[in-house]
Amino acid sequence: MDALKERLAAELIAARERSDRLTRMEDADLVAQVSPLMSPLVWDLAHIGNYEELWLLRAAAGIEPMRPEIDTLYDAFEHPRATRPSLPLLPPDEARAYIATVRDKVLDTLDALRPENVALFEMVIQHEHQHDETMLATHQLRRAPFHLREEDRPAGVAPWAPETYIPAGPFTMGTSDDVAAYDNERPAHRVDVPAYFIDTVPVSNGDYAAFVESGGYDEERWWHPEGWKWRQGKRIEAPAFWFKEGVWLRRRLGEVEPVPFDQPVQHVCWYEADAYARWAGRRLPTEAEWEKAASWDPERQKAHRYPWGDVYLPDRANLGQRRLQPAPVGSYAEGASPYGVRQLLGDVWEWTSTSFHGYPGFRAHPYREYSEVFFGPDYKVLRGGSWATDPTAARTTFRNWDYPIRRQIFAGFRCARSA
Ligand code: AVJ
Ligand code: FE
Repeated sequence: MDALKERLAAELIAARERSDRLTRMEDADLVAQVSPLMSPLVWDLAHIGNYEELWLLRAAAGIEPMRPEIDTLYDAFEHPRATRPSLPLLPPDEARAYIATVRDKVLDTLDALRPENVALFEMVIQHEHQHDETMLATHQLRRAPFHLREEDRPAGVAPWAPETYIPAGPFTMGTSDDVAAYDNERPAHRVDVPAYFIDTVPVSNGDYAAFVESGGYDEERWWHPEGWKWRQGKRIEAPAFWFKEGVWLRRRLGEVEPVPFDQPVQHVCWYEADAYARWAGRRLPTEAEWEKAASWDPERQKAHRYPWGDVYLPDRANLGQRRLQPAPVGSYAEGASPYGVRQLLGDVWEWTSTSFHGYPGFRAHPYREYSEVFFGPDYKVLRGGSWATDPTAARTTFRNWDYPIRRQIFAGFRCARSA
């Protein structure tokens, strides 16, 4: 139990260091709204603390609300992102003081941690990192440079076969015994998957540029009808943040650089991924195909938490904001799954063809608004996490979802085909 408490405390502290780093800027920039798609950063900051108060002080420890009058301001359902700048939000100094007080009290309660509350701690740690990734997407939308340290270089690229064959057969999807798993990852269940091929690595910027250059954005036949409407209405011609001045350039965290053709494409929406796949004579993988390729060990007939095994190893994937961009395709050969598929975790979130639904036997826990209210045809599932995803929120069962038009997130894709 003591080692567990120490790990939870260390993870809470690490998440807060990350949040602090992402909000170390002028007050005016913290309260400004960069895009109606995103909250002012000061909203994310106070929301992180309010969520922590709700679950770790009130629900887990039975402590009275500190500032009940602010709860409604930070309730994501009462106030959609576009409306948040007009709310009477806590100013930056007050927001920082509030979340620091919550945190001090939470660390005090850790002494008397009860086993049934461990899952709430895991949830709150992941929640802070998920908002940190969202804050990075806000920084990416800003035009001003935001300087973070790039700590890591991938070890290098080893040759790969373009696609991997996965024979027909059942596998175990989801989990029933991972304490950190959200409700939408539960319960574990058998899924029989017909034989398929899946790309060994994600689609690269170079691959995607070939689609753009061949006029892919002007040919309706590659596009889903809704995707074609979106492309026409917004006059989209390339991934977000790309522009052409003789060569393809991109804006990344406020700086302009040539598009690195060897990296996975990112900032494409589901419709763009879907159109590319059709142009390439392929399709997006289903969510089950993605997870089977990532987790299933056919020899041992069991699923692993990471493609490479059950223990997190930092040199096997580009996670945790150590690099500020994807690593070249073909990196992290050691991080491949038993089927030999690479870069399943980290680098870019990967769009799947599947809409977001609960697994058979789904039970909302601990609250309906995390997952259940999003089930239905409107959201597409993304898997694997990006370079901006913390390892505490990355595993082979983790599910993310968004609208098929969204591309400010760090999302790319890989293709598949039926055998
Ligand atoms: C799982 C990324 C879609 O940011 O809307 C944060 C995560 N839920 N606070 C989101 C979440 C509540 C969620 N996504
Ligand atoms: Fe949240």
